[in-house]
Amino acid sequence: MKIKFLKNGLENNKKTILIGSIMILFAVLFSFFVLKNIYKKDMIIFPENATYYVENQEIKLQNSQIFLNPVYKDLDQDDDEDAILMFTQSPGGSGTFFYVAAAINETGSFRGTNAILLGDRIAPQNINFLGSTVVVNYAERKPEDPMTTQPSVKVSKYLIIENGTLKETDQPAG
Ligand SMILES: [Ca+2]
Ligand SMILES: [Ca+2]
Repeated sequence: MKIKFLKNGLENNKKTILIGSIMILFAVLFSFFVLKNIYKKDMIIFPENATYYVENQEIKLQNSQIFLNPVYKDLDQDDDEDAILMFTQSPGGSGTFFYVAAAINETGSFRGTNAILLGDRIAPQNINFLGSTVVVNYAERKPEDPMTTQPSVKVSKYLIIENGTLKETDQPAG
């Protein structure tokens, strides 16, 4: 009886230790995955929350500033998808300035570039691509037109990424 009791006791202890170890293992794995995801969320920067540069000033975009959601395309020919987006800035007064900026994909996280000014209260149409050249189509006013006139002059701006900077170009690189 005594021996059997002891044996049972030992076996119960073993069971407890085994269950305990499994629980600890699960707890460790669980925290590992939770922490990993939190870490990941902190590390990944999406085009919407990247830092952009307007005339060398760092800016973070408010949702209300994003006029055209990021369009994804490999802009620097390294086989990952970068992004291009359009946003507005209304620094006091009545002006609404439209800008285009790119976000460079750096192993899944995005680094914002400088922004290129399109103009005040223009009429954006769309963003297309010619190879890795970005084509921004919009309409603006004639220089002599007052701001009350509807933009009627069609413009295409060609933009490329060169050494991590967004630049205007005349000739589409194709
Ligand atoms: Ca790329
Ligand atoms: Ca890249």
